[in-house]
Amino acid sequence: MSRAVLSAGSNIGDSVGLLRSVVIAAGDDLIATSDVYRTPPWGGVEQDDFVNITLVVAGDRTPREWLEFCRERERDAGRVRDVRWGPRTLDVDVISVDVDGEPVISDDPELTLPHPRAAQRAFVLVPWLQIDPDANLVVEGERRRVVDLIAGLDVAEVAGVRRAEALR
Ligand code: PH2
Ligand code: MG
Ligand code: MG
Repeated sequence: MSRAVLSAGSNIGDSVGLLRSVVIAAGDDLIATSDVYRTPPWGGVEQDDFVNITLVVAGDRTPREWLEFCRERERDAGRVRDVRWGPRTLDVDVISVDVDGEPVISDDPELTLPHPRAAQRAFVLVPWLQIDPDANLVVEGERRRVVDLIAGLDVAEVAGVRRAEALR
């Protein structure tokens, strides 16, 4: 049994519908999903704002199988490989995975765990905190509270992540 935190984002097409498709595909594995947040683009590429959600899922899957779940969702959304950090119909990333309650640490380039940039991304952390006030993330080998990571981010960046609507 494993528990995974996934982050989904979109800024092309029916973005909210695409986020909803991820939640629906999670089916019985879904533990919680955040509201939809409207977020300024992170990473320096000029593009439209994104919508983002963070999900917590649990099931009988390995970390690789969670990655495969994410890739299937991207394929279903017609995702093409594109500009790094550029516009996309749907991006679904594995942020962290716990197996038997312990965080998986991996430097596999295909699936680095925890996600190496999650701690810097308000668009991942703020929706995550909404659904799990006790959320933790291992950063540089240390278990950190997500609430503290958010407190350490740029105030304007955190304020830019705005709750837009509930997913239903
Ligand atoms: N995804 C990216 C690059 N930048 N910015 C926001 N706000 N939301 C995203 O999901 C996002 C991004 C590439 O993975
Ligand atoms: Mg991404
Ligand atoms: Mg991705």
